[in-house]
Amino acid sequence: MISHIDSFPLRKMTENQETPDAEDTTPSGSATLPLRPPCERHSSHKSSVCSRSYFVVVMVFFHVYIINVIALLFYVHYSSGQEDATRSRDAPGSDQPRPESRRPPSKAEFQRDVSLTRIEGIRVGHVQRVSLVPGKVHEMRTLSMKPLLFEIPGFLSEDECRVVMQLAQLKGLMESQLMVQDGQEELAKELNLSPEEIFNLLDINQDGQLQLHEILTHSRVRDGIWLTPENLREIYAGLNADKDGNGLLSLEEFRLLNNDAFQRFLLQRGVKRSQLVRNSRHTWLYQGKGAHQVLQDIKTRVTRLTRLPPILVDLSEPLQVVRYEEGGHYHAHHDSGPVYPETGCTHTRLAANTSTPFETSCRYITVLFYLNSVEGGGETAFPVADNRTYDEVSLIQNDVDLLDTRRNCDKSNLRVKPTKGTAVFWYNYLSDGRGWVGEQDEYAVHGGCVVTKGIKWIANKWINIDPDYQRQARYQQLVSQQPEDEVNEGLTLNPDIQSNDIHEDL
Ligand SMILES: [Ca+2]
Ligand SMILES: [Ca+2]
Repeated sequence: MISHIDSFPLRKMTENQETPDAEDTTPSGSATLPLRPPCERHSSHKSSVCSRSYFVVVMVFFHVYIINVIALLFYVHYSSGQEDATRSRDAPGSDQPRPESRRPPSKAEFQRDVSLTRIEGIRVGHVQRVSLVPGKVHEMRTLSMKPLLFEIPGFLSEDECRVVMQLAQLKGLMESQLMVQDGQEELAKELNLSPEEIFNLLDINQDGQLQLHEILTHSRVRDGIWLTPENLREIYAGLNADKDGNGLLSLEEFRLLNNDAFQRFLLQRGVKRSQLVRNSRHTWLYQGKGAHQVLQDIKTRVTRLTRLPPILVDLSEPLQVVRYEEGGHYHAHHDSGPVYPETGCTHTRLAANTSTPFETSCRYITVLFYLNSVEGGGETAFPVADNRTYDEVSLIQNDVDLLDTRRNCDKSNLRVKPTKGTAVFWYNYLSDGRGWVGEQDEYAVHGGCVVTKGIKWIANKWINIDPDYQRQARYQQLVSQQPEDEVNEGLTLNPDIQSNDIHEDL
């Protein structure tokens, strides 16, 4: 193409110099003759014919020239358009980071150009007016500063509450926690640690003795059984474990116990549902394209409420709907665990460069909706909200376990009464001070008090953000390259498939 364009001016030059060349009729000039029209030498009487043929030739070249120029313009336009298209495919969202080049993503390749909005609490009791739906203003009240916790009455309409409960029933709810008998033997076999090693791991304060709370914490995490100090004393007595009767287990006393002695004892005695960490049923409702309009509306409203980039809300877990029967509870826990350098996030697992045995759900924000007003109990308790200090050990004193929502909800610093349509939301992580996710907020520990009368329905919307910005950006890039159907069905989270126990318990 370029050669065509170049050739035309050359020919034009030849035409302009026609007359002098024509006069110079030296034999040496014969080499150029084929380029010249044969009529040149007879210009005097055939000038009209020659002019016409010249005109035709010139016009042909001229047209070729114009066509080439247009083609070139098209080419330039098309190539830059393609580049734009590639770039917009790479960009996970308008507010999102964009890879600097199209090389395979690697560390430090994503420039951090997005900052997470964090709503200011100002002070407890502060009310701010927020616009979440057209033609309506909601009031958002600060309930605590540690964790940063807000309450929005009337966030959902009565109809929306009803539809969400009905959709959950239609889908079917499953037990939130299975009874412990299943799989216990495998667990025991898996544990390839000596009694000394286990003792050292359980001895959190490393004083060479196992205090009650050290055993209790372990039991909750590992077995999902909620032991009370009395249960434990009962087990000690049944197994004659605490031989010197000082209420503590020494290494010698611990060594005499079998690995699964506590579990065997409990299973023989029987474990009731009320002794589990949680006693409820739940299901998940997708909120993407094709979902019920009410579910999509709720997602949009959550995006407006949290003021986060919509893509982060879109790529988060589906809506979880939970039903507590009378007697149901959920002992105090964190929705998401601490994140250490070696910890991965469940939602960005696909984008992680390495696999890790340490994984948490990285739920930056919890939005909890009350779908009905509960007749008795069922409050959401924040045992240490706005405490002056946080001391993990003091959560479980010998006889007062602040995490026990069946017994000690009345000792919690803050309790939210379930009111139909009200939403509460809080940040499970602090800010890193640079607009991204920081450390876990230990004050965000919370639980569901026992329902003393009636049934309790709630829904949870978690917003998953990886504290590792690069992993989050890689994940978003990965998802943006998938066909939408796959994104909706497989790539986004199905928490019950991705993880057996998505709830981190203390
Ligand atoms: Ca100890
Ligand atoms: Ca002892």
